[in-house]
Amino acid sequence: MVRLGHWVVVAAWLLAGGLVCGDELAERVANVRPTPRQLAWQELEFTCFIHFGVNTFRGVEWGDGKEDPKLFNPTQLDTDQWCETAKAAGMKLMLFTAKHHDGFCLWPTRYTDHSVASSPWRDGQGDVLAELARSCRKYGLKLGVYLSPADLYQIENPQGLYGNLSEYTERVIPRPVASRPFADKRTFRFKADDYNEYFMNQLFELLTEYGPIHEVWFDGAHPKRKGGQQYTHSQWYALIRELAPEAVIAIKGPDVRWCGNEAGHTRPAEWSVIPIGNTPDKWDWPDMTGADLGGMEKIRQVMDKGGFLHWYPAETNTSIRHGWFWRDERQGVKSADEILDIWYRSVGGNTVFLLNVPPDRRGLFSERDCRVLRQVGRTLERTFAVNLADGAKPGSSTGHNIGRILDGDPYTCWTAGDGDEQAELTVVLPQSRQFNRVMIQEQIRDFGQRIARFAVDARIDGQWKQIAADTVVGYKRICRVDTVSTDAVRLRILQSRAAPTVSEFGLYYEPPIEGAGN
Ligand code: FUL
Repeated sequence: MVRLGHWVVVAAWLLAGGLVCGDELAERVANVRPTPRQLAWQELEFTCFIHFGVNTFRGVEWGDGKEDPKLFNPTQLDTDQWCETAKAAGMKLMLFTAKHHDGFCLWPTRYTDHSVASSPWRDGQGDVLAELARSCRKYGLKLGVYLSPADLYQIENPQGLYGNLSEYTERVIPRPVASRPFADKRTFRFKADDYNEYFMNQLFELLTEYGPIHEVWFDGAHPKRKGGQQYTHSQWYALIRELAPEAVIAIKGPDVRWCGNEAGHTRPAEWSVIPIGNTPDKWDWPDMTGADLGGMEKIRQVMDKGGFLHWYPAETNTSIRHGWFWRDERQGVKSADEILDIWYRSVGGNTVFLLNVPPDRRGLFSERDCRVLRQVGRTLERTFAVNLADGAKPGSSTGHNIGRILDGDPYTCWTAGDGDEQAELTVVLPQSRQFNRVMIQEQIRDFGQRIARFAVDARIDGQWKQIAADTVVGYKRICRVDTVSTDAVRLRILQSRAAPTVSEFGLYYEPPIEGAGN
């Protein structure tokens, strides 16, 4: 009887889907794919964070909400200079702190006077976000906004809305302001309290009055809390989906995951399919800082407890300066070498690199930061201008369409034969060539992330010699190798979650950084 009871339990568990055999689960994981907005964001690769506000003028990292708006007075603010420099560095999007934790708004919002409208800058007529949006259009960059949920001004001032214990009642977003009607006539009804209404009114302004927004960044930090204030996240997300359908919601949100540190560290294996504890609509997107977030063991543990598989790619964020805000010219600035090191680990390690460059009190990127960014951009440009594998003859031990790994199109790919989870791809060059970077991409759009482990060999004196070995590939993996001269390279895919794909393969030579050491 005891034995029978045991089998009844096992059978019930099987019926409930409890037993998914290893391969079957891996196959399911391998078939999770990015949404179009996540893919478009991933393809940006290198983006620019801009921390600017009253903190810049106080030389602090966090304000206290009691700042006099008159503090904000940049003397030469020039968003063209920001964009021109970011573009030269190879960045594709500008993510701006429209409101940091202190609550001061860098656009003339209708919903508080605690903004640039009360500052002497441009006689109170200025709008930093509008200027930045114009410059982004001019330089062909995308725009994103950081709107801090933490808001010290709304906590500290006597009329503040944060944690004021107001009732949750039906509110119309945006709340009409007779003197400043919206051109966008859409309205939304939500059951919200005063602070959530305020926050959504501001989201409405940011997402309808500055052109398309491609990233909305919700930070998780809180210098202070009050009144048990809760956030109606699902309403915020619904509003963003409606008003900015192309925007990824990052960090405290469903589309982009924080890498888990502010120093630019990356995991050796940065998986984009992550098991979360519940379905996305019921999940609250906590910070994920563990060493292994997406390995099969981890996935199995979370799935066994009723988890859900989610495409949740990482963003690596750090600052070019010591601190997020500009403080003074003694403040440490990372070298081009250091930035490139993070670039290779982040962009070349299946994440997006969000590098903060804080404008100074003039409202300009400082000369030191600009110099580093130009060196970075110039080095990347020179390195990736020519794929040294162009014109090579590719071959594979299995699968179809090997020519597609060299066609420059990231959406076409080689695919391994059914059931093959290992493969050897060879690239025979027309003549011996010298390189020190090897780039591999999977076709994640249609096939997801599959490769778990690979090695790269170069043919030296007729013998294969291993020059690199690493874990995952995903959107992009770049291996830095010692300079090698060879006429043939081999990629050995050693382990995959399902039949792998490779969409692009590249060999590049990175020259020394120009002007380094001066
Ligand atoms: C943190 C914030 O507290 C910092 O001030 C900064 O904005 C950083 C990007 O996120 O959590």
